[in-house]
Amino acid sequence: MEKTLLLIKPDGVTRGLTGEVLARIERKGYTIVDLKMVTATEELLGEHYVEHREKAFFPDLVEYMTSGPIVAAIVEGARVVEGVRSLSGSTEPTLAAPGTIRGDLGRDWGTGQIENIVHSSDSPESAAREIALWF
Ligand code: RTP
Ligand code: MG
Repeated sequence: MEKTLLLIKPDGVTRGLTGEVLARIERKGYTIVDLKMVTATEELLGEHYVEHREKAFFPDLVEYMTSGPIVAAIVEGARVVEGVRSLSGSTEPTLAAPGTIRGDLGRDWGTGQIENIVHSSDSPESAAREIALWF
């Protein structure tokens, strides 16, 4: 069965939205097969977001992702990679569709800094790589 990595980012955990996010995943019919709380290091984030390491927003991304604990979950189901991306919504909370996690719950402070609650793997290959990093 296909697996994906879901991260509830520090804003989601700090705002008390862990249960809300996991409930949406479970209501969709996916199975949470592993779950833990992690404090990310800059080194781990450099591996996780390797495609963004050289981008201008990377230092802000590290600050955001190390601002508190993260809840990491392995989620299993048919076409779960696409499905959890779809439940998450597009990257920017302002543009993410209502009904999605980011569209309903994410915040845009208008300063270029966005708080979008969740990460989910963008392909089965990314999922395998990211699950090995976080678990
Ligand atoms: P993620 O990897 O976290 O699931 O998000 P994503 O695929 O929707 O978006 P991606 O392009 O991979 O960006 C990763 C995360 O970096 C932050 N970001 N900030 N200020 C900016 O322009 C900017 N762009 C991206 C967001 O936290 C985004 O989720
Ligand atoms: Mg991404």
